[in-house]
Amino acid sequence: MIAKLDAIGEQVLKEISAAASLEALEQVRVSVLGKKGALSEVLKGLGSVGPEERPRIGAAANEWKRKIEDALEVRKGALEAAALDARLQSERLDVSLPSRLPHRGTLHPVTQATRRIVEILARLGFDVMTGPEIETEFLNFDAVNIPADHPARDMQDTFFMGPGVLLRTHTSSVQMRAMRSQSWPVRILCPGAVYRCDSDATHSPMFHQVEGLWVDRGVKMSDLKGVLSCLARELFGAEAKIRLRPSYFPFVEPGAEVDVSCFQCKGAPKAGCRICKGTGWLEILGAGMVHPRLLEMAGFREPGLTGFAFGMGVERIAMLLHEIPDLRLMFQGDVRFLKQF
Ligand code: FA5
Repeated sequence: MIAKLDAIGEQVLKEISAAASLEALEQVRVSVLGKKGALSEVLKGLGSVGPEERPRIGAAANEWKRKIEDALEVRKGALEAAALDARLQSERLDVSLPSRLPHRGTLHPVTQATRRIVEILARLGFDVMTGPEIETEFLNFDAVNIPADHPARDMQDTFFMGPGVLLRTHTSSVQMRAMRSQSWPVRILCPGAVYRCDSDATHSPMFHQVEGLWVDRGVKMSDLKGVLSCLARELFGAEAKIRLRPSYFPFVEPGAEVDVSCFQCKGAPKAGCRICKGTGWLEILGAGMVHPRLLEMAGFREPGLTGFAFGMGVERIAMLLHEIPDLRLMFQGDVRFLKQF
């Protein structure tokens, strides 16, 4: 029986040192020390051994059991260390690798132009006021002197949301809100999105305007010209000049379209100029003296109260500033385009 124990022990020690993984080692352990393992089977047979032999065989079996357990422990430690090494090796981080830079966005050219316009005019004392994009037909049209049968309604193809409710077609809708909510003097700027059923390289169904309104005693056309000259110089450079051409908007009288001198030609129009097409001037906004009917409707009846208003398309200003050929590029969300600003 001792010889059998020795044979099992020697064989198991070999198997332990050959076990290549923790799972294989566990199998060896179960095969020798488990309930039905080889050593346990031998020990079950101790009953048939004579009492004088039994202590010797028992001691030998215990000795092998201890040796096997020690060998299992040592091999287990070695396999665990190897497994840890392998894991550390496979999960190794190369901290010296340059990281991928996060993608940083930039302010949209329309946002940049709006902020620039507001910042310049705020220095002249204008406060920002906003109004809703979903507006009543009354404030968008009737209150600014465009009654239902007025032909000017056709010039601003309108998205109606329901009877009497529409997406505002211009920021002039805020004029009456401003005059009704505060007493004079009123000196406000209203930046915001407006909507018209319109789409080509220079027109978009959604675009942005900045409206300006100044009502006070004795406000004159020359004040309007002064404010807009200052805006043009700040936006387009110290040499920029403006000119006013008579025009018609129902909410102002007189009304004007305002051009700025081409910043490319600098007062000497060139035939091939890409910016002004050789005219030397660029149209930037509509303006005029607030129609007396608007002042009256707002309840501003003090003698001598006058005002001016102007409204500009922000996309148009951004297109001029950055020489953007097609307005639709601004709303396609193409990062290659947007990254340039
Ligand atoms: C108006 O909207 C007037 N409310 C402006 C005004 C205010 C005049 C106060 C007088 C006093 P107009 O329809 O011309 O005017 O539009 C003003 C500017 O908006 C245009 O010069 C143009 O730059 C821009 N614009 C008009 N339609 C579009 C469009 N579909 N897409 C992009 N920009 C547009």
